[in-house]
Order: sequence, then C-alpha cells, then structure tokens
Amino acid sequence: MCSRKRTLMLCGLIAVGLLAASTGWRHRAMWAGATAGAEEPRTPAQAQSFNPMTTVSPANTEANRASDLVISSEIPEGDVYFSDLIDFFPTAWQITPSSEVGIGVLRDVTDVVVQSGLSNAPCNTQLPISVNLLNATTDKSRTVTFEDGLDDSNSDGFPDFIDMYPDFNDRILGSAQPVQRDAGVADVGGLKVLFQYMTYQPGATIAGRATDPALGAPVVTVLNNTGDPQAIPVPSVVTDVCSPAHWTTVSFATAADGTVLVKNPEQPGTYTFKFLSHGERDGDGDGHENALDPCPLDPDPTWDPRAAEAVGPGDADGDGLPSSCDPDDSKAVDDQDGDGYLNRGDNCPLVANGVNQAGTAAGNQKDTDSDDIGDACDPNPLNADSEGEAPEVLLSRDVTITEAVPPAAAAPATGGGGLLSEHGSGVATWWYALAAGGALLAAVGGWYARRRWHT
Ligand SMILES: [Ca+2]
Ligand SMILES: [Ca+2]
Ligand SMILES: [Ca+2]
Ligand SMILES: [Ca+2]
Repeated sequence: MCSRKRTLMLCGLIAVGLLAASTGWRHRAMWAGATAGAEEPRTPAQAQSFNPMTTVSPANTEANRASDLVISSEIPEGDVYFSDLIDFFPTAWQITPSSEVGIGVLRDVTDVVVQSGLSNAPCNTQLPISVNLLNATTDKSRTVTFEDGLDDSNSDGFPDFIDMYPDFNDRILGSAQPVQRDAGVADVGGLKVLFQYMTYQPGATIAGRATDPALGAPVVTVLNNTGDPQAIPVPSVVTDVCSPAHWTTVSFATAADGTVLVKNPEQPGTYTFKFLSHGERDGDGDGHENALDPCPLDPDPTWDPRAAEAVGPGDADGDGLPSSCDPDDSKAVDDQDGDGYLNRGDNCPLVANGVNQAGTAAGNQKDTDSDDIGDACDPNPLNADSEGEAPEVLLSRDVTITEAVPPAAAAPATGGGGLLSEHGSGVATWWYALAAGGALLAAVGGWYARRRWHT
C-alpha cells in the first residue's frame, strides 16, 4: 500500500495510536526543501537491509489517567524504505471515538523528517514537515472528493476533508468502519499534503487484508489519495523518497474544553503495542529498493543513490540512470524514454509509459502487482515476489501502567507548578521533540502549554 513509486511514505507516522499503513505519496511523492550538506562518498549498501525502530512513551503512566502519548519511529540510512506499516494499540487503551469529540478538535501533532530526491537529483535532500491533526468525521454519509477536500463548503472554518468523509478512503482501505479519524493538511514546499490517521476495531479487514485481532486495534496512515485506483498519476517534483527518516507523533490527552481524547488502561499492568511493517522490494539484490533503483533488475554495486553529486561511480553522466542499464552512460538524458517522467521518478525509465500511454497496455505508470516496476517493463507483472520479496518486521513495545496515585492535598497555587505536577517529567520529553521540529511545532506547543496552564 505504501509503495513508493507511487507514494511517499511517511508511512509511519503514527499518531496516537494510529498506525500507519498505507501511504504514499503518489509517484514518489512530493517533497521539496533545503538541500542536505554534501558528504564524503560512501560505500553503497550491498544487500537489502530493513531495521525499523519505534518507541512508545505515555507522559504519565498511571492507570486510567488521561495522558499524552508519544510514538516515535525511524528507519536508518541505507535501509530500504517502508512499503507499509500498521500500528496496533492494546485494546485496553482508551481512545475516544471521533463521534464523541467535536469536529476540528486538535488531537495530534506529527513531526517528520524524511529524505528525498528532487527533480531527478540524488536522494539526499531532507525536509522537516509538521502537521496538526484534527478530529474528523467517520460518518460516511457525506463524502468529498480528493479534488474538493480543501474547500470549506459549509464555512465552518475547517476543510471539507475534516467534516466530510473522503470518498477515496474506501477505495484504498476497504469498507471497514473506522472508530477514529484524524486529518490534517501539511504544507510541503508549497504543496498541500493530506494526512489521515485511521483507527479500526481489532480484526478489521483493511485494504483486503484481515488483521489479527490478537495484535490489537489497527491504526493506519493515508497520505493524499495514494493507493486510490481511480487516481491519475502525474509527474512530481519529488522523484525519490528514501531512508533515513524519522517521525514523532504526540497524541494529546485532552481537548481544550476538557474532553478526554486518550486515556491509559483502567488497570495497572504491562500492555504491548505492536508495529507490523514491510520493507520495499529489491529485485536485483543490490541494496537499492526497486522504487529507488532505476535499474531494478541489474545490480549497481558501485552506484550510490544518495551520493552528494549525481555524476559519480556507477552513473558517469549523472542522468539518474546507472550504467548497468543506461544505453549510453556518457550522454546525459534525464528522461530517457521521453514520457514525461524523469528517470529516477519513472517506474520504467527505458519504456514510454506516461500520460500519453494511458489506456494502452503500457499504461500511465501502471504497476499491477505494486512491486514498483511498471507493467511496461516488469518481466512478471502479476507476481511481485519475482522482483524481490518484501521483508517483514513485527515490533513489540511493552508499556508499564502503574497504580493510580490518589490526588494530593491542594498545593499552593503557583502557575508553573501546576503544569509540572499535572504531567510529570514526560512533558519535558515531548516538549523537546516539539522544539526540534521547528517554528510551527513550537507554536503549537506554546498554545498547548498555555491551555494547560489555565485549566
Ligand atoms: Ca539495480
Ligand atoms: Ca547514466
Ligand atoms: Ca517510462
Ligand atoms: Ca510491477
């Protein structure tokens, strides 16, 4: 689901509990931003590696306490990127359904940094992204299209993505009814990107796959309309997305009006969060996943897709087409097949399969088996495993919930003391994370602190 040639994935953003499963940004998505500093050339990875990491931290561990929850994940540099990711919350964790919370209430803040390649350049640009996620309707009776979602048709101050149900969600995820939906729109280098976190009942079937109820309540992330079979691919300035990436989501305990949004389990004990993810496929075993590798069936042992300079070992002309499959590696041609998709952002860089081929067998980036190799050049277009198996990782993270502490006798009313006594040392942890996220997150954090101060 999160396949990157069509998606950009931040797939893991999790929010409060949400998990991320499918995401993608179409066509390798859209990131833009500052360029990372040049580095010494590295020895490219020689084999597929996939080692995601995740932490879960309640700000307060007392039983039955409304507590902020922080989930952080990362994928190290050189690993293949996520193909999909689903978080599973312990069923005893108390998440208030969207139907019981006001539309537009702030529930989560997510801070992401992911590496990307822009306009056929190497995948070495990093861009921090921050997004506020608001409580959104789970009522499917009024829907909105992807194209109209940023409108505010009832003038309530929220985009229609918030108070109407995106019609593409069911095409991507199936008809299961989410319990909770949070949505927000990030500004990524001037591009608008819709984030949605969706939480389901344990055992829900998502995107055609039944989830194991023993794992907990599944949470998935959807970016834009990635994965919608009715979406029409178009070339993007973001021609690659790759590791490293990390993201942190803070799910707030309460709304400004005191409504509880997320609460620890009622009883003390140890509770286990699960994170089920798959990595991207690597058809030629050269360590570069298919979505990052313009020559996915020809090993490129000396080529570094993250190199500081495009011209270098393995790509003498720097056109993003490594020497293993470049018809002439002494003559740079950024769009070898002339179909409008630059080499690094084309799932068949040597065969025209662009907008002009829509409706033909080649299709417009058509990739029936979602292995990031287009039908027009896939030797096994109906068998993804023929072009590399997807590594699977299931992480377990235990969280210990402690006995509730009876309320202490009223303390002297000193402003700052109230904040600290309410949240304990956990607050400092997520505050630090927010501060690292930049001005937007800092602003949100400040608002949040003020709200708490006066409660
Ligand atoms: Ca290759
Ligand atoms: Ca080349
Ligand atoms: Ca092509
Ligand atoms: Ca394919």
